Amino acid sequence: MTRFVLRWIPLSLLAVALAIMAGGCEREGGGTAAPTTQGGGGAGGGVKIGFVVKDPTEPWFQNEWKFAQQAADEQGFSLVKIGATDGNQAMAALDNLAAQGAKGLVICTPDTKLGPSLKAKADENGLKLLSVDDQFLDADGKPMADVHHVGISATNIGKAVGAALAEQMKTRGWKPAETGLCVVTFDELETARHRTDGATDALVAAGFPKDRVFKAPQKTNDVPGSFAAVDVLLTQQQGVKNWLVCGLNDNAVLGAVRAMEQRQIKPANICGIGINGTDCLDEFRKAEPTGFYASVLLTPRRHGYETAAMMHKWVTAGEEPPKITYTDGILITRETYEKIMKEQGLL
Ligand code: FCA
Repeated sequence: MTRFVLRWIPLSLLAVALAIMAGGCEREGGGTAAPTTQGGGGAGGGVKIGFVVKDPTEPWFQNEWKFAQQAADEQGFSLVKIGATDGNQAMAALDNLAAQGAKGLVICTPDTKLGPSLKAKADENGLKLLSVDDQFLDADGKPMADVHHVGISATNIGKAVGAALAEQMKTRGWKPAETGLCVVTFDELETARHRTDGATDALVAAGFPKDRVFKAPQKTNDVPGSFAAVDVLLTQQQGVKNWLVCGLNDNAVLGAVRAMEQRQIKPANICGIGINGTDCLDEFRKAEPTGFYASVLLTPRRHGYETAAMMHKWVTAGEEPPKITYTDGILITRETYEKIMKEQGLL
């Protein structure tokens, strides 16, 4: 399910190369002020492209980097990988890339509201820009249609999660009055909101009672952030026997499952379905099933290899990528993940 909307908006042609650093540099950024840079890897060659991610510790982003590096190795460009966990680091990453003479970057920004500033900085420095995963927002909070983007089809993927949860509820014979839906939300991020709303809507459309939907808002988009949010919810809703769980990604659902385990809720009474399919493998490999039942496996190769390759073509051949590309996913469980991931070239 890929949709392309093409529109041509020329970027500034002004290339400001302040300093050209040859070859690769391997540098770990310390503290919060300096972004983590792993760079210039691969076969190298003249063209340098940046790949900035908001959380270099999350397996999803490590996979994006791995696939982007494959594109760099195969196509002979240098890839500069930068981890930027806050807005200052993201802005500094663009300065860093410009100073290294990079020609373009792919970015999953830690703060989508920074969109206009990041776009202005990229334009000033003659850097072509492609956002991945999290779409930039303009000053009115609307997606920035003038920045090329590759993202998941978030509402549909959320709906697939909701439909699978509804099916599991039926298979397990869980009664609505004894069941709660724990929705780990992160509403400040649009793709997250679309995913959790999609899951909730699909369950409600399948007959799940609206008053059994309980939101647990994450303050931070990671396992501890979800654990803390769900712990509060569990204190408030002690009467729920069976929990269905959804969230923006695997980490959100993993945090919820860990919080439930801590309260002695048994795996058989939990059915969590994540999104990413990359951050849940340790969970599937555990000897005994946990409450983390399934995940929607996204396409890290498309988000890493294809985005880097698109950028390379754009800067070397002037071939503009589609303005927007949506990718989809496949449901995996501990029974099916090995086969499906092998088929997808991920294992
Ligand atoms: C967001 C999430 C990631 C991943 C990506 C496709 O950036 O934070 O975990 O799901 O979208």
